[in-house]
Amino acid sequence: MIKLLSVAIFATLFLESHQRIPIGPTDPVVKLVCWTDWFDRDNPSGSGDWELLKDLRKENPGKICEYPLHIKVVTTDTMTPAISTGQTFYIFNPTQGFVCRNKDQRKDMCRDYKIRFGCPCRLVEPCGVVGCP
Ligand SMILES: [Ca+2]
Repeated sequence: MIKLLSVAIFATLFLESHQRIPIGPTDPVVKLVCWTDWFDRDNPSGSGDWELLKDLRKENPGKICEYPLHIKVVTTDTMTPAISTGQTFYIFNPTQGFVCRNKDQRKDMCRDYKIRFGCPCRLVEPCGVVGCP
């Protein structure tokens, strides 16, 4: 009986300790994403809506991290996700940014989009919130 009880206790402890172990990519710390402001530098009235990362970087120095991991694109008027508009996109990734060309659309021109980037979170304060050592 005592043996059975100790096995049960051991199993409980083992399972509990296992649940607390961070396992690589699923560790919540690794997953933290900080989003930039929304950027809308162009309108689709010319050849399309050009929201390229290199241009946005130039126009917003220090606002976008060096290696964005994610990109979010929505229409400026209704905040509709780009993928739900049915439009065709020329560039749509976190390393280049976003471009919708009018000539790629079946009908009408591109809608006006705004974009933002997901970056790894980091402390902006030089010594963090706890102060300098
Ligand atoms: Ca735009």
